[in-house]
Amino acid sequence: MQLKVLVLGGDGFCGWPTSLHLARKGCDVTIVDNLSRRLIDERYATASLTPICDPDERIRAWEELTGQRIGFVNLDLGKSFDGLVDLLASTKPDAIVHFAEQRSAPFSMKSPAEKRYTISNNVRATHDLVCALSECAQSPHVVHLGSMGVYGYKSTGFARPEGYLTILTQTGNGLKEDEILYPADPESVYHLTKALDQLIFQYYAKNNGLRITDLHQGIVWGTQTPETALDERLINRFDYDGDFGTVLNRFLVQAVLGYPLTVYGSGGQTRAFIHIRDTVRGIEQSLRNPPARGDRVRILNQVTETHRVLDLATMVSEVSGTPYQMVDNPRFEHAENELEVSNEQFLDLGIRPTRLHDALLTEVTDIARRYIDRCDTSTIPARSVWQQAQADLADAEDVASASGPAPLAAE
Ligand code: NAD
Ligand code: USQ
Repeated sequence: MQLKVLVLGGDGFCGWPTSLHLARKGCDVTIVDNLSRRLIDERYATASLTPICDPDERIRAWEELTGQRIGFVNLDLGKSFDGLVDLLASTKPDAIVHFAEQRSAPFSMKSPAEKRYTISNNVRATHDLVCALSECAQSPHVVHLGSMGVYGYKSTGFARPEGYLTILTQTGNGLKEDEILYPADPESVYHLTKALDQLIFQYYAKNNGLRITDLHQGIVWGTQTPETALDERLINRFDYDGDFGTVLNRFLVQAVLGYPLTVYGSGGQTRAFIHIRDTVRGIEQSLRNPPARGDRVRILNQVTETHRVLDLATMVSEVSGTPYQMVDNPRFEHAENELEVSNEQFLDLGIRPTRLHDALLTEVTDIARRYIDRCDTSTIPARSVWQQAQADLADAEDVASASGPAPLAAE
């Protein structure tokens, strides 16, 4: 696949393995990142469990091992509009993969400062990108990482379609069938930004003919891909703290520590999951199958399976011997929900899913074991609560203060 690809947010958990995977498939890759995720770690005293190298060292290691050069541009998407326009003009990419957003729901709910930062960063990043592209002669295919949380988690009794809902409206001439964007129902400010993103995409695809694929992705678990496992200097980041760690990866670290698995509320929440290996393959296949100019936004549900939080905790607990504990839910979310997801179009791209029950669970546990000495257990409890009333009620041992160090600036 000989595409020139910009990977926005290519230093992050999904972006780094995607950059390596695409390079290995023959793409000419340039990573664009403002390193804000690393800055958040510094400011909020969190860190990846795995020892991630700085971008220069990672890229050097890749070149040393494969002979392939990956470019790196430090650019603040959403703030440096002229820089972005210049970059698009000088690189003339065939495709752009857009990961460059603040991606933690709990972080986005910490306080007004983090809410404002998340809205400002994410919405401006997405809008600057499509706005700059609407001025360009070329029309690179944009593949954006959206979220299943755009649909919300209300039990519906039917499978979440891939982006569009068929509706029937009563008109003077009888029933009229139509397809609309699935009504967004976000449960965090972070998820709200993904809902706003999809409207921005809809507008620019319709009015400017941009070619856009929006991958509504589930929770990504796992750490390594064949490329990041080639050398320790290429290792992927692994978040386990209360803000950025996602549920399954957190449970696996907690299991290794013997720290009771933190099930929020009843654990009746059902969520969609995908392994990081399938994330990178899904993006590769999306790049191989772009929509045509003039098509509506192509929306795929980039998920491979759904699980209830309590079932995950039970499974990890049985394998590891570490018990689980139900703690007050710091979030405002449905205590229990059913979730059926349609992913036919995604699987039709040729994805053969990596299932949770495969031996790959042990890959994560092995990583967790290898680096467990780097774990700071004080960062494990949830540190962000959705509502002040919950904050006031929260047990101080389970939920630390919602206030923290100075956040990144919103403007
Ligand atoms: P991450 O935080 O590890 O990576 C995001 C990267 O984008 C970071 O390197 C960060 O420095 C960069 N970035 C953020 N804002 C930027 C800006 N304004 N300009 C330039 N660079 C910027 O997150 P991730 O887990 O790799 O997620 C990547 C994308 O995938 C996000 O958009 C996220 O919403 C989406 N997603 C992630 C998951 C998941 O479970 N990790 C699931 C579904 C969707
Ligand atoms: N949960 C626990 N215990 C924990 C952590 C989480 O019970 O220790 C529960 C939460 O209450 C929630 C569920 O597990 O019900 C999932 O939480 P999560 O932190 O794993 O995932 P979430 O906040 O939804 O966000 C993650 C990524 C985000 C992505 C989203 C995909 O951080 O970038 O968009 O997954 S989805 O959830 O499908 O929208």
